[in-house]
Amino acid sequence: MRRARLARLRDALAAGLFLLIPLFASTDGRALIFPSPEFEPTSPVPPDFPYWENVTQRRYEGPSVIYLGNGWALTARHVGMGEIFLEGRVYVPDIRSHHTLLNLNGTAADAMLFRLRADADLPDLPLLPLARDPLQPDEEVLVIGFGRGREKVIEWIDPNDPHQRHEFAFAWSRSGRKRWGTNRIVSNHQILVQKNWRTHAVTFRFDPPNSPSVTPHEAQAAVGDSGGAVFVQREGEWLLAGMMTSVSARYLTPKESSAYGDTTYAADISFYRSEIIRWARPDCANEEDDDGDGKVDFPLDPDCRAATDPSERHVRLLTESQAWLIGVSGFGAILISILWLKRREAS
Ligand SMILES: [Ca+2]
Ligand SMILES: [Ca+2]
Ligand SMILES: [Ca+2]
Repeated sequence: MRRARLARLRDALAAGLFLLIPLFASTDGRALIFPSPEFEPTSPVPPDFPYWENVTQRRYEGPSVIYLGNGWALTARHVGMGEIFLEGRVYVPDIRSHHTLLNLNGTAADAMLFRLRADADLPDLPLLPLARDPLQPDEEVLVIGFGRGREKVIEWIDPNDPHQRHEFAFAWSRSGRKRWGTNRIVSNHQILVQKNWRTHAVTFRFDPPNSPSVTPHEAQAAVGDSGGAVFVQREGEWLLAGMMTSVSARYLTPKESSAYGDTTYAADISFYRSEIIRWARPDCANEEDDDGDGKVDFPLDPDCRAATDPSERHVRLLTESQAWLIGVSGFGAILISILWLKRREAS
């Protein structure tokens, strides 16, 4: 079992040189930062990826939200609950449904679930498979978010640099669009401490084009990517493995920009998986034998007609003789009440 390790934030907070930024501000900023146009994907949607529509955003402030399916949404706690878009339509949350995800010691993580109103006509989007095992160092990931994009290159000089070398950063755009990119995991055992939240997190780093660890669509999160998704493909199946919450940058990097070496933090979905399943999965997809018949979930439990079925205890289809008996007794009941009414009328 993995145990909580205290925050060292090795990549981020060493000697106070780094600044940790939650990826949310009240802007309509969108999209990820790429090192150069050649790294930006040419395809608007990742190839052979079935969950593009499950990554969405809040209606007004614009940060990212992951739709888990079955009416439940996951986002960062600092983003919070709100109306979200699904397939272009607005859906309203059930305000009583929110749950902050918790660590083993009961402290709160910067991650929360909320449910859309039960009376909504929800789109037919799939249940997102959740990674059981944490992302491993060097594992390549697909990241999707609505954070800001790269606008232009800015040049700056660190006043503490004795050589006064020119450095570069990418200024964020004011707005953008939903985008995807790739990166490679650096660490999977960070505990991110921000405000009152402690979040088990994985990290990835924004690498320059000539780095041996750069990925084909190397991307760094920016403001607005909070709540954005980190997916991994294992044995041919795409799994949700992280939810972006924060970036760290060198303290002196110009504001609202990204530079090589910046780190993105994402909540480790495998760590919070059992809690997510407990709240957000219907009985036929919660990995438990809810009715004690020894069969777990769809398709193994014969009472589950689909993974989205809310109960493992469906009334079995009536046999013909049972149906006939009920029909007769129903008919009998109607007959009795008609006779009773007639008697009342007669008296
Ligand atoms: Ca990287
Ligand atoms: Ca079950
Ligand atoms: Ca069962």
